[in-house]
Amino acid sequence: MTKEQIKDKIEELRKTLTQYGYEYYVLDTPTVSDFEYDAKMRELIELENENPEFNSPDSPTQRVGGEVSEGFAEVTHTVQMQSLADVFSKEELFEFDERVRSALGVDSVEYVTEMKIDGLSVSLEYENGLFTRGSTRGNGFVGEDITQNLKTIQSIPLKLNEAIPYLEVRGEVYMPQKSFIKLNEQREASGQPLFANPRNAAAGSLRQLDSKIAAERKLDIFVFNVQRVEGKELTNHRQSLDWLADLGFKIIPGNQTFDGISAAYQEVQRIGENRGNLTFDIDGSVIKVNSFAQREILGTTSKTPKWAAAYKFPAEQQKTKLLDVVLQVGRTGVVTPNAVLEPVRIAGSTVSRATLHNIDNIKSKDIRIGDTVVIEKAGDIIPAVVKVIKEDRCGTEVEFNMPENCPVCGEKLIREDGEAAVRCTNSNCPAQQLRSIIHFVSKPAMDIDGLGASIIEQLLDEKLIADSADLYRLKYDDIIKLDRFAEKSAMNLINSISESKSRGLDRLLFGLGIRMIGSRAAKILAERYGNIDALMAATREELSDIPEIGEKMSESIVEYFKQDKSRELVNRFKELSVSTEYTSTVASDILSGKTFVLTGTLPTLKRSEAKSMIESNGGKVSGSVSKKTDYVVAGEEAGSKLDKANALGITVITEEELIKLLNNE
Ligand code: 0OX
Repeated sequence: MTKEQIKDKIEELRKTLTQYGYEYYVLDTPTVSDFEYDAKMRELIELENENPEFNSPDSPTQRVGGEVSEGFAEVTHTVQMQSLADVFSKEELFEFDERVRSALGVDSVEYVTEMKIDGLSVSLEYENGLFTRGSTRGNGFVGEDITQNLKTIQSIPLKLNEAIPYLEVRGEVYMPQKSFIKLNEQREASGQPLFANPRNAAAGSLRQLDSKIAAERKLDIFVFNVQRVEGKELTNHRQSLDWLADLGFKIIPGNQTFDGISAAYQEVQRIGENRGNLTFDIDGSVIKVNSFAQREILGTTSKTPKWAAAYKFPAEQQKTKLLDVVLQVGRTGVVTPNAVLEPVRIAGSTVSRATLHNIDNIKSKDIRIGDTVVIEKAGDIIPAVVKVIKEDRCGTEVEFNMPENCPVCGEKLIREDGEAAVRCTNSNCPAQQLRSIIHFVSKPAMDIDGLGASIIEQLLDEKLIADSADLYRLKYDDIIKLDRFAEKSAMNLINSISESKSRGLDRLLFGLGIRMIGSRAAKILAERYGNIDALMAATREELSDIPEIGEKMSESIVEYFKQDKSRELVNRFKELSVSTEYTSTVASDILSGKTFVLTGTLPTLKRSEAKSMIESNGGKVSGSVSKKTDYVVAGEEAGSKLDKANALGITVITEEELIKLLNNE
């Protein structure tokens, strides 16, 4: 093919794939099989890789992520991203209408109703029809530039159907319930902390510095407002929503226009009744004045427009039967009573467990086994039992009392003065062991990849381990015997366990699960003492003199290291070469203030290795070349970043020269 033919082919593939993507992700009506889509995508990727001079920011290949940002730049919103004034009842909604009508001097107002999506508000900017920047709401005036992450959301058009000079729209990024459940299942299996709800999961995903992770998170967006436009006249909201849909955006489905508040209120109620049948979370309904001329007259307060209201739904409640109370023993030995329920659908998912918090809560609400109870799902994944329907009792209900002994190990349960929690005092209790090892291997602690809860359970059952230090004694032959392991996965696990030995004192301390010691406290202590022996020798007074380390934390640390068992555990970590020292991540500041961009394949170093070498010597690594870049480290097959560096006159160096810089040569 000639270059011209290649260019045409690339353009044709981009057009076709963009159309397929629009049909699949925006219209929800795919017209081709995944196979066909993937084959065309592979063809395009190959052609683009071979012909980087034709790269374009609106190519569908740009959505896979991969750019790793250093941090997020600030974005000043030219139009404030306001929030909505909340109303909680029919009366308050009708009062809102009363204020609107009297300010406008009319008898009835035309309103648009929308679902209120429970996600995160973002702004999307387009220049000449091309997506140029996306940002978070922040405080409404200044947000953060999250363009790279937003590009991974397939339903955000990279190019609009019209090349309008300038457009800024606002939308809500959310995580569909299915993606949320899947994500939490994966996190549970790999021992990572779970997200409480889809909203938090979406927020965490948008704040990823590595856009590849954001791409894996399967976020979606509904667009609901034109913030600013040049080159188009719009007179009302209805018209602007239709236009946004024509441009290729996914707008909130089901929005409707009504004359007068009564009709609008009926729709608000209908939206509320139907909320359990959606594939995403909503937390209310929004009522907006349709006419832009009327909006102009109504104006805004400093935070909210006077032409819109958010009708917030109460947390969804459902009635069901409490079949049993079971006890769960946590990492610190706290025994929590949980309700086993007759399965019931609530807020989009089927629920068969709810928390009962503690025995005081059970007694004060007089919750009995066999009762009909009302459960509520407020923002969190775990629903709670809010009350008992006493009229439904038939006399066979059974009161629940805490047992005297741990349901798992049989040791006496105690309740400390002033605490609602009941604890198992046996630190060898298998339930505590399991939970504490899950914590030990979790991401913020020792970050042992591939060691999920079910594997830890098997290792405990097979008596291959009894505590976290034993993980470092495991051999390939131990792992390969377990369910679902093959040669490669067993080797990988052995490698990740071994790799975790060098995490350092701060992560180890957090992993030990000392009561009250979270990851921040662990870091402060590690920085202060440098190694575990110095920390173990510290007195309570000395510890509580450290800023941010309170009395209770100090007591907890001293108590922990007083126990023979803890000292013995520490010794075993040392014997097994698990680092008990704190190594500051900064080796030198020789590259301080310098920004690097890595491109192409380096002769000996992996990108990640070069990155950490630069960072540990005080330098920064950025994903893209700009005037602020000091050095571009280029390897073989360096692409557009090298071209840009040359165009901007930025110093380009080789791996060898980088090493010389690090050695101050
Ligand atoms: C939502 C949502 C949020 C437009 C200007 C002020 C409020 N979460 O679904 N905000 C708005 O409106 C903005 N509409 C919505 N549907």
